[in-house]
Amino acid sequence: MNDKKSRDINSTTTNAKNVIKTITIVSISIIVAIVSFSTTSSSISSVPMALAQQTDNNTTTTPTPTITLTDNAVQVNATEINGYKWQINGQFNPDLRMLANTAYTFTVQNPTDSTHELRIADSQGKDLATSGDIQPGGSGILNFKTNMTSSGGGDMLRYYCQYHPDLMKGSIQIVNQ
Ligand SMILES: [Cu+2]
Repeated sequence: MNDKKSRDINSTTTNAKNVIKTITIVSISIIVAIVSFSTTSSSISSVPMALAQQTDNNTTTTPTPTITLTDNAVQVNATEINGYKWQINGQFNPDLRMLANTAYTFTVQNPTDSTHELRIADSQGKDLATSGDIQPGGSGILNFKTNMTSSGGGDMLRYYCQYHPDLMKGSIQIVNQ
């Protein structure tokens, strides 16, 4: 009788030990699961960031060129390479810096099969100068004299094509000599 009771106590103790052991193992498993999940989710969230950075890099590899027109004579071509673009002194749709108080002559060649017209407008959209229609295979002249003062950063002029204003265009900043 005593022997059985003692065995019962022993077996109860063993059962209790097993329960504690099981709880410990389950707890450790949960902790391991949480840690590995958070590690996985942080490495997942870093993937889109890397992709976004790469996309940024891709867009910044083809920035709009900026050229300063130091010569009064400017050579302009209408081009058709993946859509119509102005080519000015060798650059496609460049942003221009023009010297204040300077008279420029833009000579425009049109080797494409469409009519183009080079225009310069102020920041309110008011046209300041135009080449007139330039037929396929033809050429034209746009004369434009800049103001005395620089336009600074905010008040930009722009150039564009009357027929393709969304494709053939760029900004113009007037700078002091
Ligand atoms: Cu055009």
